Amino acid sequence: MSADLVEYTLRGRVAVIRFANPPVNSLGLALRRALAAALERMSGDAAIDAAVLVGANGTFSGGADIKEFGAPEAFMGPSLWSLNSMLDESTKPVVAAIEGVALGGGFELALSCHHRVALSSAKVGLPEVKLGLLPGAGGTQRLPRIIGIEGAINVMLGGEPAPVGLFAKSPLFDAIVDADLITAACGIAEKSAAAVAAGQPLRRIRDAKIREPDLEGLLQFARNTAKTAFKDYPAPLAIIDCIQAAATKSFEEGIAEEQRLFKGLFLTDVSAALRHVFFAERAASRVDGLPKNAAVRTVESVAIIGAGTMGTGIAINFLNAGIRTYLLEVGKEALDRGVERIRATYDGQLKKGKLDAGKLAQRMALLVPTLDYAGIASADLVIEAVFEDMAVKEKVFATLDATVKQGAILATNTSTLDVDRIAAVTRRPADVIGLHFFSPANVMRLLEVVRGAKTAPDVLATAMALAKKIRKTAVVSGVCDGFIGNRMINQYSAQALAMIDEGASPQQIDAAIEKFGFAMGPFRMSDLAGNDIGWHIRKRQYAEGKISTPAVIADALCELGRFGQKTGAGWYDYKPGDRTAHPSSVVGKLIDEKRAAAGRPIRKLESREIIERLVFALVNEGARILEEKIAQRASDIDMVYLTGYGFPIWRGGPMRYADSVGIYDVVRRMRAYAALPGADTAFWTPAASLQRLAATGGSITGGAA
Ligand code: 3H9
Repeated sequence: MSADLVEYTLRGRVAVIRFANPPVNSLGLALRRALAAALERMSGDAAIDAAVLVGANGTFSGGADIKEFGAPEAFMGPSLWSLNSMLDESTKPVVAAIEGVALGGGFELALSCHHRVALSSAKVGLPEVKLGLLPGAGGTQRLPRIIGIEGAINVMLGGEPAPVGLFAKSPLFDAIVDADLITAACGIAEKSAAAVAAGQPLRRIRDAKIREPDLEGLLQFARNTAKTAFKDYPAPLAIIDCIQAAATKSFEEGIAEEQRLFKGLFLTDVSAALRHVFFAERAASRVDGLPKNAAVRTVESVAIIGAGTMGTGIAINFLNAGIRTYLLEVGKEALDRGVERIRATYDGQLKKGKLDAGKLAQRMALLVPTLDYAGIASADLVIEAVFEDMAVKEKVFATLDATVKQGAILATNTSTLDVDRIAAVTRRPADVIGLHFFSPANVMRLLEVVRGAKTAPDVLATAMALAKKIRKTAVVSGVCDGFIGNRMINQYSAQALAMIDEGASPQQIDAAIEKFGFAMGPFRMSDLAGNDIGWHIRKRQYAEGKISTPAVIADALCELGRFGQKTGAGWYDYKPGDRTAHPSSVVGKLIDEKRAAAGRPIRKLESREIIERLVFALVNEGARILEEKIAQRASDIDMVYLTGYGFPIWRGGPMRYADSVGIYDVVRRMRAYAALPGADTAFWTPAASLQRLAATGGSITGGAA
């Protein structure tokens, strides 16, 4: 038994087995070995009658060690099944004492114990579904036996940790206590040992019978919900199958079914992608060159420059986090409109029951509208959200430099412009950073944190910490045109437009990529965001010589004033008050005219080509972004696309998707597109890193399994 993993102490005739594997006591092979040894010692220890299992580090367990998945250790004995069987076979009672969280395999371990006691602040759950898995260590068989079918379906399909109080009416916990967890657990252990000594059998969840009068109805309802709500995910239906087995078969048969389905899910690409996302999410918060506990600046107030859609959306994030927020505009009318927009958003939430009147009042009280830069001089952080134009931004930053207190962080919300140039108009470029929010800024999870050449480490660390506080997924980007997300989307959009030139229709392209899993195709997306935004950026890029082939049809569309939903017409037609996109005869005619004028032959494009050209355009630019160290790691690029651009989560992001296709084949297909008549061969030249990986058989995300 490894002493540092498991501590075995005696409290009278009860062994307290405290297990540790920081930070969350995940049940990796070494810990499983140590726990098995402790259970064996307990069983052969004549000096004790019972045991208490408790996690160190203030928590029970975060479950199986996900880092081990994909390595042989994951299934090496003793497995979680072995531990649970040892508990089943034990003749001495074992009590799980739960604080912090008991999740996944950790909760399943607790369910195999004979008794459970929890601190009232603890949470339990079976989040395997979020990893594309099912609870594979007996959870699908034991949980329905102790909390019933309906409750078990909710826990397993929801995957969210639930406060233990939620189960107070079920026999799941023997006791829920506010303090003295170990004392309570030892008390239960002693009582149980006395009952055993008096000849009573040990209580095991596996022996309980499920009584559910409407089993068929409940399962049918759950299956229908799973088919619509989790259409691309195989785990939910497999979970329901296991629950059905729990209710209709013996415990052993149910366990066999659970293991069979678990192993099948484990091998799916969806699960591998979701496991990649789990680690990608956490990796994104790590900044190269910054220690985990880097110094941060205090941010007690934030000022937003610009009360338009973006500025007000950004403000709402800080108001929600309880931070005093100044909103600055140059004109009173625009300022009033901005305040009104914020109030209307909160009113909407109030009506939907997502916010109560007290909270609404609290949040609005934190909002300080102002027309004067002197009014924001004391702000700790200023975020500029004005028109996307370098001259306008430079003017704002010069004013901020002259008026805002020293030590404040000065941030720009630019989506494409050079943050270093903006910083250079100030005398404090080390305090300048990009904070690129995505529209609607109060809803979208992504925040690109743009690290300028001179951005100070504590400014960067503060931005990352603040992102967490306002519940954003922050991804660090270096400075380049469009940063990570928009630089890549430009290539994707360029392909979408090229395919229109070649013969596809906007609706065909949208339908193909939406079937692939994108929330919205490029043309519906552009109509939603406003076609004029891309037009404005293109015009600047034409002037800077960054685009060699003009987007003739897209430009002509904007010249007609078809900016998208906001003008009732874009790539599609819209009826007033309705966001449904209807194919447009005007656009069809425009496309025909421009194609005829270009004199290019038209051909039919298959869905496969549409999908590959769109996605591989992202991959190629992503690889270049990595080579230039604009992104720190491939998984950061995936996080940008998952949280900001509607890339299907179950595919793990563009870079992970490229790995699942195989880089060799990605490169091969790029070369095939380069060979098409009239193709942009420079566009389809695979990035050097992709060529290298194709030759060596490597993976771009580092092979996270
Ligand atoms: C399972 O149990 C399968 C079984 O049914 C059957 C098996 C046969 N493993 O989230 P945080 C790391 S599947 C390995 O930032 P928090 C995490 O990567 C498992 N590592 O902290 C991070 O590392 P780093 C079912 C894990 O306080 C660090 O811990 N269980 C695991 O915000 C801190 O994580 C789950 O799906 C793990 N299981 O939240 C639970 N868990 O510092 C997944 C965490 O290097 N975990 N790490 O980046 C969670 O939900 C949260 O991490 C938790 C803590 C609530 C535990």
